Parts: sequence; C-alpha cells; structure tokens
Amino acid sequence: MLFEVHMSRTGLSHRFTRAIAREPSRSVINGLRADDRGAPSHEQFVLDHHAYVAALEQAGVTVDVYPALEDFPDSVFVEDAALCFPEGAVILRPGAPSRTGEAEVMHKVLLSYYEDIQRIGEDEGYVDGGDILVTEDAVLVGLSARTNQAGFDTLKQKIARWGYEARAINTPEGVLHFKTDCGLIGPNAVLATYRLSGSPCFAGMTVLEVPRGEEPAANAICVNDTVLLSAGHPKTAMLLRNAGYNVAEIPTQQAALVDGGPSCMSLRFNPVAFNPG
Ligand code: CIR
Repeated sequence: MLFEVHMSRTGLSHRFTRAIAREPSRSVINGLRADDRGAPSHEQFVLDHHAYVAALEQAGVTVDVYPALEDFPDSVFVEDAALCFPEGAVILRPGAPSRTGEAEVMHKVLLSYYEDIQRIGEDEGYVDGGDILVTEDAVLVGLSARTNQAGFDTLKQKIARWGYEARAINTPEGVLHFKTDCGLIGPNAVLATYRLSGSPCFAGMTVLEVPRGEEPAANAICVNDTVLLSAGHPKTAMLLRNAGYNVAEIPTQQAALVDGGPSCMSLRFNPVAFNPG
C-alpha cells in the first residue's frame, strides 16, 4: 500500500503507544566509546534501565523489554537498528562493525509489530538510528561517522513509500550522532547544543539551547506529554520546566560511559497495523 499523504500525521514525532527496549548485557562493559572514562557497572546499568522503562510507562507507552544479547555489547541501544513509523519500519544498517548484527535481531523482533518492513541492504550504505530525528515535517538525518551518504540515499528512497521526506544534515564534527546534540521536546520544538541550535535544519521550530557545560542533556526525548531528560543537568531541567515542559529526569550515568542517552535506549512508535492477538 502506498501512502500519498506527505508528512501530515500529527503527533508522528512524539505521540507513541508502544516502545521496544532491551536489557543491558553483561558485555556492555565492552561497549563502544569515544573516550574511555571507565566501564559502566552492569548492575547499576540494569537498575537505571528499569527506571528508564518505568519513565516510559509513566509517559503512557507499553514497553516490551527484550532479553540481553551478550554477543552485542551495545545492543541495549536499540534505537540504532531500526526506524519505526505507523505504517512500517526500516531495518537500518549500523555503521560500527560490532553492531551490524543487531539489525538482523531487530528484524525478527519487528515482525511481531509490522507487516511492511523495509531493510537497508549490505551494499546500500550505513545508517544509525541515533542520526535520525523525526519531526512533524521531515525526517532529519545527520551524516556522521556512522551514517553515510549512500545510507541516507537508501533510507530516503525506502521511507518515500509512506510519504515521508528525508533531509540530510551534517552531524557536528567529533559528535557521535546527530541526536547526541539535539532532541525533540515537543511537536515543533527542539533542545539543542550550541553546536546545532543555530542550524537552518530547525527553521520554523522553537529551539531551546542547552546551557553550556550540560551538552549531554541535548539527547532528550519527548514521549506524549513528557520530556525524558538525563539527570544531572539542573540548568537544562530548569530551562525546560520554566518553558512549561513536564520533565522526567532519568539516571543515565552508566549509559553515558558508553556514549548512550535517553533516545538510544528505546524505539518508540505507534504502529497502525499492530494486532495484539
Ligand atoms: C555506540 O557507540 O554505538 C554505542 N556505544 C552508543 C550508541 C548510542 N546510540 C544512540 O545515541 N542512538
């Protein structure tokens, strides 16, 4: 079925009924990181992850938590393996060699939720979900060390079948993912570091700039009427609350040691074809 309506599904970017998450594996201590500030504690990560899942549930989504995958140290970061829309999903091709196999596992998981599943094939480039910001108007894709032009071109073509428009942006130099530095906080509002706050890609949107020194806070997510924000960023929390946002602060210290944050630990979606039976 081809969808002709163009990026007009209100709430696409932040109204969700379901989420997928995965327990951190013990191997998460070997997770990829740009700077080694020590390995995360698996025990604490599990506790933090429970708090994260609880915050998602509190925000109104049903969360399916899948078991840990020891073969994939970074598999708790489920967002990087797929992109989910109401009409269907795209299995991505993570750009780090140690993560490529996560796509196959995610494919099997998503078969329970979607009939229409597209896939970025072996010779079709790389895309990490952390580089994709879905707004109400467009699907912004940051080109990065993990997401290349070929991957973008493939993704653009795959999502056009549902009427979505992908736009390529440059992820700032030295930043892992596009969403490491920005996050949607409302239907037309974004939280961004100084590196991205002036970007023309956010034209027409409200942009709140993360106070200097709290840059990791930018990786926030909006789930229904709640912004999930990494705890430990009091200035950002106050900025958001003063602007009227309902903020849930979640512990992400362990995730941060392996370059993760709120967005990467879930796939949030609202599948039209979902049949609980
Ligand atoms: C990685 O380097 O792939 C993981 N250690 C962190 C992935 C974070 N993912 C995300 O922000 N979407």
